[in-house]
Amino acid sequence: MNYKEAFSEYIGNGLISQKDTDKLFALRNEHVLEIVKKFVDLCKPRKVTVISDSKEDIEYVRQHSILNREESKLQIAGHTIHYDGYYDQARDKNNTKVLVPKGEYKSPWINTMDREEGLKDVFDIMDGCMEGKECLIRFFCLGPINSKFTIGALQLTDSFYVAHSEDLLYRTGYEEFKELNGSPDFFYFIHSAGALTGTPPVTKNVDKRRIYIDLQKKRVLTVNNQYAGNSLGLKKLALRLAIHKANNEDWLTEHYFILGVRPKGKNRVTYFTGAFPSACGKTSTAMLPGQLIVGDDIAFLRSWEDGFAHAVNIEKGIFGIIKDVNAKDDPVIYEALTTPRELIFSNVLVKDGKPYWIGMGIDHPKNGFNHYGNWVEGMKDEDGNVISHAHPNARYTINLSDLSNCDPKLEDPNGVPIHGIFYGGRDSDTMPPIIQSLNWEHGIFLGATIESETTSATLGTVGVRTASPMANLDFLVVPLGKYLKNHQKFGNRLKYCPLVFATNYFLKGKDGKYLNGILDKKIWVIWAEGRTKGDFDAIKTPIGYIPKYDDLKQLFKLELGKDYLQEDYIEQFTIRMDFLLDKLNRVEEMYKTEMEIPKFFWEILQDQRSKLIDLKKQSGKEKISPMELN
Ligand code: SPV
Ligand code: MN
Repeated sequence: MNYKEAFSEYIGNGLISQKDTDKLFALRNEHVLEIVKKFVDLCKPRKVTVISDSKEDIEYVRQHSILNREESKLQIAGHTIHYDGYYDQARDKNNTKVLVPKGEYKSPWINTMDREEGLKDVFDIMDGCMEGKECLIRFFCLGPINSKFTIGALQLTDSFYVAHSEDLLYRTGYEEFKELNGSPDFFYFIHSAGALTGTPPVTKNVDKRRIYIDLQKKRVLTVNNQYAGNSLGLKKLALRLAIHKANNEDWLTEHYFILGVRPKGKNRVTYFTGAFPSACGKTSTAMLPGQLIVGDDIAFLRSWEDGFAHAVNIEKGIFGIIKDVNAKDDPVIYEALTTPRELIFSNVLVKDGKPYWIGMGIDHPKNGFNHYGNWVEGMKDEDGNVISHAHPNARYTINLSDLSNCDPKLEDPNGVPIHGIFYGGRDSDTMPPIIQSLNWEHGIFLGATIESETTSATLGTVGVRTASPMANLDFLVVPLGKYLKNHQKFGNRLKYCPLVFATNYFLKGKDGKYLNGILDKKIWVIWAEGRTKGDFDAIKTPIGYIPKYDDLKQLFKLELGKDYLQEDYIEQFTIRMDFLLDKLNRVEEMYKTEMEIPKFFWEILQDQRSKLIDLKKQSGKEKISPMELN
């Protein structure tokens, strides 16, 4: 293909400037040219703009997101507000599909579609989808600059909001693309918000929303959406491509935060990762007071020369849930959200240039502009539902380096050594607040059997108990059996395997109230850190190790200045045999439907079941106090 000719024609038609064409050719990568040409021809934008890593180019994106009204300025300098359409407020699981070639295995747990059919469907929708709009061509890195972990990402989008968000969330990659030396070894993402309606402009045809993952070509095609979980290539779309890559190589891509734990009185930092389903305390764990944050959403892990697994944050910003962020519970984020800096709010109420969200700890005005449009208190939507002043999945987008607890190791090309992993769910009645796995395989079992009640981070009903293996099921693109085997091999290759913990912040008492305070999670985390250093003994139970009362009592006093009562400990750490056995039955039912679940998984399941049954017989009870097990 003669790309010189093709681009001369574009220049002649006023589609792209000579300067921007030069920027593309300077990369000396035919694959980039091929992709740009293919999708510019298909999507038919009015104008094509190439954004390099230069300050002017990035400023161009920032300014145009205001000029084209995808964002508006708020009172505080650097703050803007963006709205997604009323029916585009969360990830769309139904229309997110993995394209599978004919004859290949289709996992019952993964939303798949025949590849040929899917491509035809999405190409039809994308034909002319950028008409009248400007297409931005952007280059980013998933991971730190100059790192073995890092993967290049090419983004085409007609949304300045998407491109602006990516500036806050990802490292620039134009210069890194030059280092590829013409290789096709990068991911690419084509996004279009499609036809727009109203002011601020939102996607008109959400019924034609498509998010199709094409593993074969390491690309995602996404159209007729704006919500970042659907639109931003480098976030959940890249997560899926990277899971595929990692599972076919020898490393891990996980829905993990990365946290540096600093126990009081000990002069050390110990790194942990953790996976929690969306809206289940993940960011607030990564942001625990007094600790260091490296990342809050997605990590790559590789086994390293020192014998540890090392992790990097593929992002450099946070796209966080704003609900319940307030001065008392999240002082660091609250401070960042209320002082001048570059930051994007989305889907919150705005009145007189001030943002208001649910749970911010101050009263909100009774009218203003929100994700519905002009809003007054008590207003109902077309379906008769009362519209809250802000959406429960409303978000903020911010640079991590703006937070006072950001760990400079964020940019370390070697990542950080991981000593422990947390898996957590939203579970009101079964699992204790924290347990430690008996070994690595049992840790995989704990992660794989996380159950959680659905939240507003995805479209659909809230509060339904669902399986959430490694909080990664929404993003899984390889069969679960293969994924679990990859974990097993990964850990067994390490000299220093991370300890694995399962947490549950959402246990409720008989009265339906949560048994733990919001900050209690800090104690579980510090206890886990101590376990990695041999500081605490633990009680062995059929489901794993649990903390001893005296250790927790002392930690509650030291870290939170709180008296932790023995009766609270007993209620929280009671082993609920009947509930746990029910859970094992649910797990068995689900896993039976999947191909080639590794043998160790079934062995652990049977072992847990027989131990729980034995304990029930021995004790003659349905649940047993931790004091009796000690
Ligand atoms: C999540 O839902 O897990 C998020 C936000 O981190 S989203 O970008 O929507 O995936
Ligand atoms: Mn996430």
